[in-house]
Amino acid sequence: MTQPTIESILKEKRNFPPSAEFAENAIIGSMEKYRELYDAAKADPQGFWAELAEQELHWFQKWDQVLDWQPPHAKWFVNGKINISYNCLDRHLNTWRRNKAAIIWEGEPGDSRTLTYAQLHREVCQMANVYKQLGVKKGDIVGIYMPMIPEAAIAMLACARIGAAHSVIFGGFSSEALRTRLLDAEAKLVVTADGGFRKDKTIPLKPAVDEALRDNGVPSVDNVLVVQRTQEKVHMDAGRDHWWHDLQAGVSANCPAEPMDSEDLLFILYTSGTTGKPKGVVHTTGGYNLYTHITTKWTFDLKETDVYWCTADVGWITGHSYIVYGPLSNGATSLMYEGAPRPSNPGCLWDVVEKYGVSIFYTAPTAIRALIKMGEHHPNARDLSSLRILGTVGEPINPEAWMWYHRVIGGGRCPIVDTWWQTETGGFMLTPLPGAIPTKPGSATLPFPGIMADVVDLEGNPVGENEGGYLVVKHPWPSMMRTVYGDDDRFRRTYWEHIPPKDGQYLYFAGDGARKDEDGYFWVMGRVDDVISVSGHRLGTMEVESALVSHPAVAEAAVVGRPDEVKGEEVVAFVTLEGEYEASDDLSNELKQHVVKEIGAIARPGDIRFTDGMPKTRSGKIMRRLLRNLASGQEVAGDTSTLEDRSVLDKLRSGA
Ligand code: 7RM
Repeated sequence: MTQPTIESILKEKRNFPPSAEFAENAIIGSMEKYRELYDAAKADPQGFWAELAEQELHWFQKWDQVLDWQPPHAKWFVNGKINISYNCLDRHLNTWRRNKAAIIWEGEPGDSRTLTYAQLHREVCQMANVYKQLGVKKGDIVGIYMPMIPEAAIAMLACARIGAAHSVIFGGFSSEALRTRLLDAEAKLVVTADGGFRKDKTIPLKPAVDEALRDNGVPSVDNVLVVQRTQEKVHMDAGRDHWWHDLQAGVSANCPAEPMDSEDLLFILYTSGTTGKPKGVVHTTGGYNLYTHITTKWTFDLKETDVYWCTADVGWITGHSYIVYGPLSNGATSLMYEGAPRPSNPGCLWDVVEKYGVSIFYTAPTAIRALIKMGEHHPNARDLSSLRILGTVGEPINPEAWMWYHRVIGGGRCPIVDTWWQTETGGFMLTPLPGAIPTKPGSATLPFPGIMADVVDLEGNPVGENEGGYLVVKHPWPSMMRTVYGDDDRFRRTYWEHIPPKDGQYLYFAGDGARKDEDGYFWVMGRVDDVISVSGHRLGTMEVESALVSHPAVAEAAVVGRPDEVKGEEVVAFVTLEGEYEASDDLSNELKQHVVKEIGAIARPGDIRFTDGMPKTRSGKIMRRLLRNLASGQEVAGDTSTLEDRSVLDKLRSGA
């Protein structure tokens, strides 16, 4: 394929090495140490992972083969017996961690709860016994549709304990989205709550479950377990619906963890594809446990006393891997927060950091941009000196947002780990190790040891320095997805057939565009379908967005391509303005000129559209597909069920 050379547009030269003090105390404290690990893993991947598996985890029975690779199917730690709930709970109980906080939870209305490892273990055992009473068996699938309360994590760990698999469905999804996912997974039991608190409102959950199950909507579901959270009155179907507190009162707290095969199903998590119905991404037990454990430990440089807070929802992979399994497997304290910044309390995140002395804070660029908009007086009014590491995930981060995060939240002293990964990869693939790898604003830096990532063209040939291409992974890794639930063909087509095997080596196709700079640092440019080609020049939408956001008038920008007869595609930018600015033709021209100045004439937007808000998925990703439709004057096509706020779309359509 002719892969046009990308102009090296983002002239980001800033570089932030860890301070000497940070490096000195870090688990991986130098570039030499990182290289040593990376090289060792590359030379002998199986030896590398086997040694870690032995050191870091408890196994009921050791594996007899580290990796069985029948492309594109991998089995890790073949015939090993393990239980991730044992690794997250039981093994900490005979240490001082018994009385250490496992979960600190803060509810939106201001209520809170702390569960020690001993208390969490007890509740997980109880819920696991309740599952058994309700007829759930090893291999069954349990749907979890919950607000951000400790019982969400308890419900997941209880599944793992008895060898049932979970399928968590984000509490913001509609009853119809819930129904199709429960149906696809043939869930036997649904765990839910009456509702949850979010942005000063209650979110009804049980009514959505009722709606999904109405008229035998999901025939496989026999029981619904309901946690009381909001105390709102809900309908309880006699025989089908059960209050958790009722059943918990009469159940034993003795429930030994079931030894599971390393390759037994741990969970399914649905993720939207570009077309068709959502894919059920399949993750299994042993490899996932190891990989989320070690990436949490090294990337966040975990210390026994850290208070770790990931702001994701457990309904996303980030919540699975980096609120629940990774931190708890390490015996860390994981903070869960039910709420979100809102007009009535724009500083709530910083109150939580101050209240609990949070030391590691992990969030998304979209959240950071929203926080920037709310003003830095909110964080400035709180004591954030407990923070020592910041993290970001979910989208490419604009260097401007990165710099703000670093300066205002991190006080200039906290390394930022920009972690690139996916539902499919299970854990971090590209990320700085904060004591070793100097960071650059906007770059996810280098591969985690054991990950052989590269940027290639459609034939699988590595592209040159600073040339755009496709991000691939060359060697299997322990937490890779195993298949698409019930559709192995789709697994092959989506991830393994876009780029053919190269010299006998299969390449995992991530669906993202990227480039590697002169230091080998990766710059992820976004989904491949987010790359615009203007007159044969490949432009990352993010690069243009970054330029726009660097203008003082711009709060948020989303850039898409619009077909153009001459140039192939033309840049169209959707822009929200900072409060004190007004949309005008003059401002539009000024912004176009600004992009030309920042990047060059090829990036000049043909059109700037001012808007009050962006269409986003519930996990905060801008739905550029919809903007693309709008930009080219087409009707909005395809699935819009993941859109958070439909009125945004209607306004954009009407040009308001
Ligand atoms: C963890 C998560 C995956 C997609 C992925 C990328 C984008 C995620 C970064 C990023 C640039 C990052 N899982 N993405 N992290 N892009 N830099 N640090 O988000 O399955 O929901 O999404 O998200 O496009 O393919 S996900």
